[in-house]
Amino acid sequence: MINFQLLRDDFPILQRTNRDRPLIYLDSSASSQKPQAVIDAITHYHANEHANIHRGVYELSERASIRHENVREKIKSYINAKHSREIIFVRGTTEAINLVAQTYGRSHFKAGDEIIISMMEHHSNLVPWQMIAKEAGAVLRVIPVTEAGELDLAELQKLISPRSKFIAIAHASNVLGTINPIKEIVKLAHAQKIPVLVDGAQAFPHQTVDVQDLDCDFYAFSSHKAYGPTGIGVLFGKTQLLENMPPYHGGGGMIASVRFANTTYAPVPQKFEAGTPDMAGVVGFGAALDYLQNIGMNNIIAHEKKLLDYASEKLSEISGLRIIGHAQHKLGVISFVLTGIHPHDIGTVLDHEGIAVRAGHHCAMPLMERFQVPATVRVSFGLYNTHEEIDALVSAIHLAKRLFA
Ligand code: 7TS
Repeated sequence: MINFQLLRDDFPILQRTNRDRPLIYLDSSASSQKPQAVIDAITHYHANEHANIHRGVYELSERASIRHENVREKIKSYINAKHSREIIFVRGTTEAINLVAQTYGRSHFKAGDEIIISMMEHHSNLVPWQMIAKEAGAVLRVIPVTEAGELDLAELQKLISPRSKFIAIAHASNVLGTINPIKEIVKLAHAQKIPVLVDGAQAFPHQTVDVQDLDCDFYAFSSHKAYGPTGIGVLFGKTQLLENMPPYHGGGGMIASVRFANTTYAPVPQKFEAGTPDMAGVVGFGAALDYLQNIGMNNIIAHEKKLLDYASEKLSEISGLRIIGHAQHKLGVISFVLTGIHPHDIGTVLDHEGIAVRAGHHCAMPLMERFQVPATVRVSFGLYNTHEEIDALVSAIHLAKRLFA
């Protein structure tokens, strides 16, 4: 049995205050807090181990290179990729998706082609496709979302046609918490030879991810939402697709040979990793994955499910409060609106009670339009949250109601 209450001590920031109240951090979907083990790994790296990788002939650089590649190997195992060359280090989910849009997209999409996304996409999995579609004369098609906050798969089946060239879809919604049936979508897509990119920014920190089981062609995620540092993330891609894609950024590290007449490129993953990478970030991300593996994802899933169920029940008891998103399969993410009070005002009252939540459109403006709300309040859980914090949230919402009555 994991004592999640004790794990809180691993996170130094949870000891601090917000507006002179004990911090109640309910915004892990935006970015998670970091355990001491991650902070220590980064500090140790800078103090003892730093040198640029893949270049130096000296011991320090050799060791740094090995450590870097060991983390790649660790991530490969963590998501069950076939080969470590399928793991490309990027700055985060946003960069991973832009990479695929600007390389695969630019070299494949033509006028009249259709790219399928969904109505629940974060702008990071929407705008890059819109940009490349505009350039190519291709069109975005959008899978609708039901009132419950689930994807309408019957509509997806209608959308798929010989014009469909790509599907880009969130594994889980950052607003509704909905966990999408990726395996099913990939099966539908592959039956028509359509590649699928999965935006795993939200699912990766809170679910088991097995890219071979999902059979997706690309999977993107960020370290900072998974208890690791900012500035580092991963694009997984199937080898054959990656090998056939043109490079993204040009520069050092991504070449085989350079002449003014002609440059040839390094094999994957180096072809997509131009310039000095975020080595400290990679070390920190590796430490975060060790931390998660020590706790066990199944334990984390069970803990966060209890938090979700408890909070959903307690919040639904508040009169005038409407939860948006009642999907059958949900992460620990709850969006809501309260009759008569703007989400930003609720956020401000909660802030003064020490409670950090997100209020706004959550970079999903089309989804706000779908549910006809200008914004929502969003609470999202991490492995460090407790039932007592949910009780405090409920009390603070009652306070907001009294203040704005
Ligand atoms: N995709 C989804 C589903 C996300 O939730 C986010 C960030 C991204 C992509 C982009 O990730 P990044 O690491 O490249 O920034 N989501 C949020 C959020 O919900 N609140 O702040 C950031």
